[in-house]
Amino acid sequence: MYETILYEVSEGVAILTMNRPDKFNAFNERMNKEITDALKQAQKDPEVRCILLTGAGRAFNAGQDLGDVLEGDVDFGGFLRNRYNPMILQFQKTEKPIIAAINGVAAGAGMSIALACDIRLASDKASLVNAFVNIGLVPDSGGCYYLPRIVGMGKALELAMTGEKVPAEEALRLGLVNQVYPTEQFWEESLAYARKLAALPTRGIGLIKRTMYKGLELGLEETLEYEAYAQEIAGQTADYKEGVNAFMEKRAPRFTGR
Ligand code: T3D
Repeated sequence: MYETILYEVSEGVAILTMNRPDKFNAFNERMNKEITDALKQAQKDPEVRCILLTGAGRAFNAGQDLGDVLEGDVDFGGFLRNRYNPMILQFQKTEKPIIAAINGVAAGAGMSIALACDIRLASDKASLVNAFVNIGLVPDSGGCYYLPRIVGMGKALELAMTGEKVPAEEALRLGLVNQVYPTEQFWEESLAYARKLAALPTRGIGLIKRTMYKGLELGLEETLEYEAYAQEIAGQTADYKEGVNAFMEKRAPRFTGR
């Protein structure tokens, strides 16, 4: 059913692979829509307890397919509002952990979607490029929202204004990625990480995600109130009961995601 991505669910993990390797997995309209749709599908599917986003071939994603915007006037506002913005919003709306497995270069909007994921794992051959300035554009697809929140305003401005490539090890030092793995073990390690998250209390993790992102926008008092609200929901889950029982019985918990 999908043309530009691959989607499969295995052992609680939805693996979403951007699949235009000859274009470095650059976005066309169909890919924007298919990623949005796949995230919605993963949200609805009770079997899915973690989402792993990666790229086919050498690259993670090189941003907008520049071949598609070469001719004619581009309505940039409409372009972003109709295609990219709904896709980026869907990352936060999805109340399951989303991991970017950055297998190669992530550039332009390809870097932005990596930043919109909750956890970023990188191969030691990967890099991130805030490439927008190199063609005279502004970071979009949430780049101006996530980048300064992740690395701080000073570094964010530097990366956005210079458009320089950040290699994986440097990205780790900056906190742009959470882990770097050698290329040979990269996929195995990424899958293991995703499976580990998929075995944890999925509803609790969804609430952690929602409450953390809310906290970015709210003051202390409102955040405290939101935490109390989220905890009321988390405290009703089967996984909370299982967690407490397992602790008292001195055994490993068996979370079901409910
Ligand atoms: O209208 C709008 O643009 C609004 C939307 C904005 C959203 C955006 O994402 S704007 C930013 C768009 N992306 C870029 O500007 C990145 C352009 N690409 C690069 O800077 C470099 O290709 C990379 C840093 C990503 C990788 O460099 P390198 O040296 O490893 O590879 P390469 O040789 O440059 O590229 C490899 C192939 O991928 C090549 O094709 P070929 O010659 O082997 O047939 C190249 O043309 C293709 N490719 C890479 N990026 C894109 C692309 N093809 C189409 N669109 C791309 N964005």
